[in-house]
This record gives sequence, structure tokens and C-alpha cells, in this order.
Amino acid sequence: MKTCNYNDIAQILYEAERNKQEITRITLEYPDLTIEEAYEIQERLVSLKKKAHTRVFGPKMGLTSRAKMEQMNVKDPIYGYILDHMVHENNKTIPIEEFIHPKVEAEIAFILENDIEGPGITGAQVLANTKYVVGALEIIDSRYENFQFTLPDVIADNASSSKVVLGDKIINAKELELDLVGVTLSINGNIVEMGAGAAVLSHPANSVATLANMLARKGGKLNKGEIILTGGITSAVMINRGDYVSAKFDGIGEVNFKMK
Ligand code: OOG
Ligand code: MG
Repeated sequence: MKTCNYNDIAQILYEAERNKQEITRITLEYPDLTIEEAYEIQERLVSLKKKAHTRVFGPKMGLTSRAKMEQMNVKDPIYGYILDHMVHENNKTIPIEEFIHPKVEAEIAFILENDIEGPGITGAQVLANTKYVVGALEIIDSRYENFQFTLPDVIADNASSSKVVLGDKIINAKELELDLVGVTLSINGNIVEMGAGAAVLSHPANSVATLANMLARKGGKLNKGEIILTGGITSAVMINRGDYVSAKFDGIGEVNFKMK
């Protein structure tokens, strides 16, 4: 079995993102890479980003809907981190040069009222400790060739995180049935995907609960005030130069950006 150096792989992934240059997926060289090792690499990758003067904005869940699991051929939810420099305001222009092969997905994000610490957290407990929700468009940009990976690959690559556009309307989470919130994702005015919050583990609060329980295995927790992405409701869609991307969420408003 070939042993890998976590720091070296984190550095390779870091450079790939910085140079917008895709790389061969790491499990081709290290087929025995485990999930735990992959999270070790992710942690080192996030540390490298922090050293480059950015802070953790909040965690994200990924691969939480059947649409996403089937699209990526991976069947377990994962988590990663969004950093401050990745976050954009609503209604802005983003240059396509910042990406390798961007895709977009519509997500519901939670803003917590209290810390949440697993294990054993349920969706109901998450809802009781959530203050607001906000709509989000996540732009993912796997560093791997052809956006193809196995579970350990995508975990090491910080769950393909690249950018997030947040809506400008925060809504009291208790005012909505988040599983029933409908969403449409449009490109240049044409609806390309649609779904409802229930696509995410039956209810997006279950995604936050799963995250709290996953973090608990490493002694981690979710923090009050943190913005947490719960995962794409539909399949992710490729974006091209000049595209105008918009997601409309029932009761949560519209989030959009233009890809220059
Ligand atoms: C992995 C990231 C998944 C989501 O919302 O499901 C993700 C990928 O699909 O490249 O962010
Ligand atoms: Mg996502």
C-alpha cells in the first residue's frame, strides 16, 4: 500500500485551485485513501487557505440530495468549508477566469441561533436552534479532471467548494415549511432545474443535523451565527461565459449573478 503525505496532497490541491488547473484525481495514485485520511487532507488544505489571509465563513454539506448523489455517482453526504474570500453578494458579476469548469446549484442556508453539538442531533433540534434561513447559489469547481472523483477525492478537495452567492433576504426559519419550499434554477431566463427543500435528506434541517453529528466524531461543533449550506437541491448545472444565473425560492426570494 502506498502511503501518502497529507501536506503534499493538500499543497497540490491548493495550487490547482489557485492556478485554475485541473489535476488527476488522487485516488488513482492512492487507491486505498480512506475517508478519514481524506478529511485530514481537507483540514490541511483549509489551513493553507487560512494562512493566505482568509477566514472560515462556515461549513457546507454536499451530496445531500438524490439528484446530486446520482449525478456525481457518490452516495454519502460530505462536508467542507466556505472561506470569506469565496462569498459574493447577490446580484453581482463574477469573472469566469476564476474557475476551471464551474457548475452552479441552488441551496438553502441556515443561520444558527445557538451552538449545536452532536452526537445524536435531530432535524427538530436543529430547527429549534435556527434563527434564519437564506437562499444561496453555490458555484462548485472540482479541481479534478472532468469533474470526476470518488468520495475520498472530493472530500480532500474541500467538497469542490469555490464560490457562494448569498441572497439578500434573511427569513425567520420558523415562518417556513422548509421541506416544502420550492426552488427554480434558471440560466438566461430558462428554467433548467427545479425542486423542493425535501430533496435534501427529506428536510434541509436534517442536513445540518447530519453535519453536527459528523463533526462530533472529531470533537467539533456548529457555532452560533454561522451560515451553513445544506447542499444542492437539484443536479448542478454547467455555466458558461455570459450566463445569467438565477434561483427563485418560494418565500425566500431570488439569488442571482452574471458570469462574465
Ligand atoms: C461535490 C460538492 C457537492 C452539494 O451541494 O451537493 C455539493 C460536487 O458535486 O462536486 O456542494
Ligand atoms: Mg453545494
